[in-house]
Amino acid sequence: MSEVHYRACNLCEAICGIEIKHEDGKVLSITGDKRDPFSRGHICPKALALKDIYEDKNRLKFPVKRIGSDWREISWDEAFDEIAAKIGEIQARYGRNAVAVFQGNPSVHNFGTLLSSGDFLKSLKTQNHYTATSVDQLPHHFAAWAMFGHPLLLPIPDIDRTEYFLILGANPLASNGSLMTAPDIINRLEAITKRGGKIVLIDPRRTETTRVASEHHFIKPSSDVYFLLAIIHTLFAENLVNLERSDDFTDGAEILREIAKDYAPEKIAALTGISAGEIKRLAHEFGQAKSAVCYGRIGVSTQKFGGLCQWLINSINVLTGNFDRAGGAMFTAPAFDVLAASKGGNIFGRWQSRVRKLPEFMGELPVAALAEEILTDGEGQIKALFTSCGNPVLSTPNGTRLERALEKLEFMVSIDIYINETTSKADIILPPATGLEVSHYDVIFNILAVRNTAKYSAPLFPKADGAKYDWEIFQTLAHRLGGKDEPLKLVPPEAKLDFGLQFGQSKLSLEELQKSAHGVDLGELKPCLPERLFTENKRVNLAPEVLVKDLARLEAKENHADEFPFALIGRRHLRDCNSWLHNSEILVKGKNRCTLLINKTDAENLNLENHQTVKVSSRTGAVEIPAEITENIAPGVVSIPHGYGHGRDGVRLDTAADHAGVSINDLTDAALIDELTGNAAFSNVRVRVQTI
Ligand SMILES: Nc1nc2c(c(=O)[nH]1)N[C@H]1C(S)=C(S)[C@@H](COP(=O)(O)OP(=O)(O)OC[C@H]3O[C@@H](n4cnc5c(=O)[nH]c(N)nc54)[C@H](O)[C@@H]3O)O[C@H]1N2
Ligand SMILES: Nc1nc2c(c(=O)[nH]1)N[C@H]1C(S)=C(S)[C@@H](COP(=O)(O)OP(=O)(O)OC[C@H]3O[C@@H](n4cnc5c(=O)[nH]c(N)nc54)[C@H](O)[C@@H]3O)O[C@H]1N2
Ligand code: SF4
Ligand SMILES: [Mo]
Repeated sequence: MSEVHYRACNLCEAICGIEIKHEDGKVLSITGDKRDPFSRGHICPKALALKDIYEDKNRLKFPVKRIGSDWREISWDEAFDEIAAKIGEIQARYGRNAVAVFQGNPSVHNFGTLLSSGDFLKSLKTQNHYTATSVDQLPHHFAAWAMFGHPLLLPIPDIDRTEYFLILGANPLASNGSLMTAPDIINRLEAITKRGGKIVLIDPRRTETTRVASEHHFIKPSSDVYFLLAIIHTLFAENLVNLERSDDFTDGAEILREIAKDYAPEKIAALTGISAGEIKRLAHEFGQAKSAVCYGRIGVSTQKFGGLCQWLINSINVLTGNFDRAGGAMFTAPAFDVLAASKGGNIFGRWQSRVRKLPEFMGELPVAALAEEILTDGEGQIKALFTSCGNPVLSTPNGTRLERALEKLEFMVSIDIYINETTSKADIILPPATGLEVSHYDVIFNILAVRNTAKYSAPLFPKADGAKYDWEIFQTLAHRLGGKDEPLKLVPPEAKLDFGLQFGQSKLSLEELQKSAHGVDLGELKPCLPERLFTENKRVNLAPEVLVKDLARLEAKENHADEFPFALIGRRHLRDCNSWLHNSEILVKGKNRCTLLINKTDAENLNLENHQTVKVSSRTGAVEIPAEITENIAPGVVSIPHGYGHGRDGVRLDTAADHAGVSINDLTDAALIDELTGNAAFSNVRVRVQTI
């Protein structure tokens, strides 16, 4: 007899409810859960990969140790003993900071990892902590901290009620939304235009999302900061500022007015490629809409001026009265509120990276500095590394250099389920149970959702005999590395969750959630300012000094050597998931997606045929990749998706190897960062395209 199991898909930020039919330990089907109040039955093709991950022959279930290029299965005890001994020895010899940690993207999609890895980090007492945040959304956290007092107090676009949605550098039809958990994004976006509203896209590529947008404008990569300043200029110059909602608790509007004076649309139009008339029209439409929200994602945070962009985006929402009100940028009231348990405070620049002196933020150093910290000899050099849930060889700038650096380490441990481009360099891999074998609660994405909801998913299948959950691995490591005398007492993440839920604003309990298989709807986002602010004076700061000062960098003129005439940007596809679902046949089949998008005119100038293999080179490296000629990318811009490049030695991903592609991060440059926040600047890497 087949049975039905309901859970949340944890593969991306959309947290869709899924319905799984299963029988005798086998998945029969995965479909959308129509009774999930948030996702309403929507799923994307990636949900089917949950079955593939569960069944994948390449997935590790027990610890393995590398012997040369071979791997031997070892017991958990042997693995933990060796790790404790080696890490202890390295820290005794070279100091605490000789051991580094990198935590990648799925960390925030796994609640066992989220709620247990903190103690593991504490046990190491290292300042060398790196995460995917600094190749992603660090500028969002930085702006939130500087303006609202807490790095996690991120404003969420209230897309279900807005009348005007201005999107910069995001492609939600491919990504399913980010820092905006909004399952069924396509219908939510279509609803905006159906109710007479407007969606405006600003992107160097005419993306999939253009299909549901009212208009699209090409922008020159990394010039968004000028566009945003010109919008603010127009808002002030043409009396479109309306601080009614937040005047009582907002400082700094006058400083912004002064700053924006220098950025008249006429002055900056050529820098951005958007005409002064269009910028003014957009500012007017935005300022006059019944409600409006400006939102910028990866395209504007992984660039040279990421911090400035996120600050100015928040400011536009505040200045037009679209802050903390329906249809604008709002804050969630999560049932499990990690913000309540923490403080903003001084979390910037308490220490610096050793080589480039990049400042820490939120206890992390920018991952763009990781390779040099391993490769540069001297006191404080990194000698050992833990990676968890990450594949930095493919996901961080100049992956080739990092790959070389990993080979220099004295010891490396990866907590991961695959032998991939990064973990293949480890000495020991500790694989946790995952996917359908684990329980789940979205600790992070409920903070970022366009509606307040809560859902607990029980495991569907038991883990393999003798396998371990991620929280068991982290708690054991913390115990062993922390050198505690008392016996190890493993505590499932459910205990913390239940505690947090009961003390949260909704006063829920785990037991109640367990009774609601489809999830609990806690309603639309509600105004909550100034109470929710974390600034000491409970006021929004529209002109934080640290951001205002960073404007000085705008003065510098860019000199693009003719040698590298193209601006490289990235992209995502619906059936990719960063670097790791390419081992699922169902997701990789079909035509090769790892191509170089190039504008038709540029292709003609280079005498290129469609699908012809070209050589793309940058200051740091070169790749060979088929060209895909299109009019949907701005002239002078080319695009490669990230997460590919599986053809490297030592990788054990059978399906992925057949669809290897190349890594865009063999071209990107660890020297290119947002100098304020330390976030990698992936957008606008200068490259040359040649026929071969
Ligand atoms: N050029 C360029 N580079 C980019 C980006 C870009 O747009 N352009 N995007 C950046 C962004 S936004 C991100 S978030 C990063 C993502 O890059 P990373 O943070 O490095 O993460 P992934 O590539 O998703 O790799 C996920 C790893 O987690 C493992 N994994 C999956 N499930 C589990 C689990 O349950 N437990 C454990 N322990 N491991 C698991 C997978 O096997 C895989 O090794 O890439 C960044 N890199
Ligand atoms: N299918 C799928 N979904 C995913 C992921 C995935 O790999 N695959 N990854 C997940 C992760 S980790 C994240 S962080 C999110 C990211 O979610 P999104 O931010 O929506 O990600 P992208 O699709 O990369 O969209 C970024 C857009 O920025 C544009 N862009 C590049 N440079 C510039 C610029 O200088 N200015 C402007 N205005 N635009 C620019 C690009 O053309 C692209 O369309 O997606 C998540 N969802
Ligand atoms: S949109 Fe995201 S959460 Fe929803 S099914 Fe696809 S991968 Fe899973
Ligand atoms: Mo990300």
